[in-house]
Amino acid sequence: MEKYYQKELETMPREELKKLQSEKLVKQVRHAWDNCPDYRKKMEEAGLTPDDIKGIEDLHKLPFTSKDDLRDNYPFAMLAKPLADCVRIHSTSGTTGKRVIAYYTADDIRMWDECCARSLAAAGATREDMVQVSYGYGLFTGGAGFHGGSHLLGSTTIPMSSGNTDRQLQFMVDLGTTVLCCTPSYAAYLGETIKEKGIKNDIKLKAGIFGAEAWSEEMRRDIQEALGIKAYDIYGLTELSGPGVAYECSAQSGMHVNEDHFIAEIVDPETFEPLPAGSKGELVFTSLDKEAMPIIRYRTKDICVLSDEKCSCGRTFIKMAKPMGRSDDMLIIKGVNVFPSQIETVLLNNGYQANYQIIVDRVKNTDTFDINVELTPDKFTGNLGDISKKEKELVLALKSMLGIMANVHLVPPKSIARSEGKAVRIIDNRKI
Ligand code: DLL
Repeated sequence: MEKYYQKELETMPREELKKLQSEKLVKQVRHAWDNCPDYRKKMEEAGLTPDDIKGIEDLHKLPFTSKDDLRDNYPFAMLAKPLADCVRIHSTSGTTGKRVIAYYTADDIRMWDECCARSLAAAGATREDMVQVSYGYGLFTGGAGFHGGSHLLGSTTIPMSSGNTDRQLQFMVDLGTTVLCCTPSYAAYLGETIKEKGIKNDIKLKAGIFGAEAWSEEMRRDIQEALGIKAYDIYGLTELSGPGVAYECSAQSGMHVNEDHFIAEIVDPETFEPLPAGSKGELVFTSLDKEAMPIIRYRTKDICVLSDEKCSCGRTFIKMAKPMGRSDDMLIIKGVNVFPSQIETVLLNNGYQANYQIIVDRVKNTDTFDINVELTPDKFTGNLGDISKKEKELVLALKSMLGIMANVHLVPPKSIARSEGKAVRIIDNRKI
């Protein structure tokens, strides 16, 4: 039977939900205008005041917010509450330049924890479960989000954080962990190690909640098999709170957006025009309840599709598909758009695992495109002719998916460094 954490909200009739969103949007926009100079300036430039926003039908009038806006206002200018009212911060993993800092009041933390509790409940977790949180703890939101959600649900929380695989497995076996939360690449690695150690029968896991990076349906299949579980996806970003902006249910066919807290839109990445459900485009979110850092029409750069089809789980929240890549991690190689998730699909469909690295460079004004792919122990025969044949097969399979040729190098098992957090899939050495 389907489990919910807040059934009334999660299964609310859509008409009521839209009314609730409208009321909350009006207040959230007023809050941003009153307290964040940047939002006020952008609205004034667009000729708007909060009186122009009467409900969700006016959402499209509002200007977008980008990561650069948040960086430019580092460290305090996006704060809409006195610092004394904030109880915590988190921050995005460092790219170049300034980090984005997210601020939380106690109520913001409560809302976020509830979102994570909804995800855990949808994966079947109850107070009887032992939840091993193997996302990183610290500035990254993964550890803290699941930790809070598991507490609210009343499950027993093991705050493992990432890394130290031997210790992870020892706790998993000795305590009988039933729910695992970590990145999908780490889940796959744990699965590999369990197989190597021959301890699958000692593992009591029944479900796993994996997110924070792209993973394919084929990878889900492999993880489910290796760990003997049902694997659920979860989506989120620091700017909006962390994990739990959207979460998967028993149908495992997309993630329900927590629409009582966030409005999702899909826009054309070039014209920024809103697109109807079913269209592929950039995912944009507006927060409805955030106190410390309201977020208006935030461009995530995640390329995605929304679906308003009825779900068998009874939830009425719309669903987002697995993100198909980011408009900014999309590689353009020899003029062709390449998503790492496409490469992953080819590898998994051809019996390889998702242990690969894409290396892009530019030599004499021409892009080079190399993919190192780890052999699985059963494919690693050590016979050079055999390896070269397998490389050629992969080149052809990739060509038919991507439309361009890659130089494929099969490398020995375990030769690509494993990640305890998000896997490093792309090395782009081009200086463009
Ligand atoms: O990754 C929050 C999170 C933690 C989500 C744990 C799920 C589980 P950031 O570090 O700010 O936050 O990165 C946000 O990660 O814009 C997506 O590009 C990507 N991402 C997050 N979840 C998924 C997912 C956390 N399920 C960025 N599938 C987002 C694909 C995801 N990409």
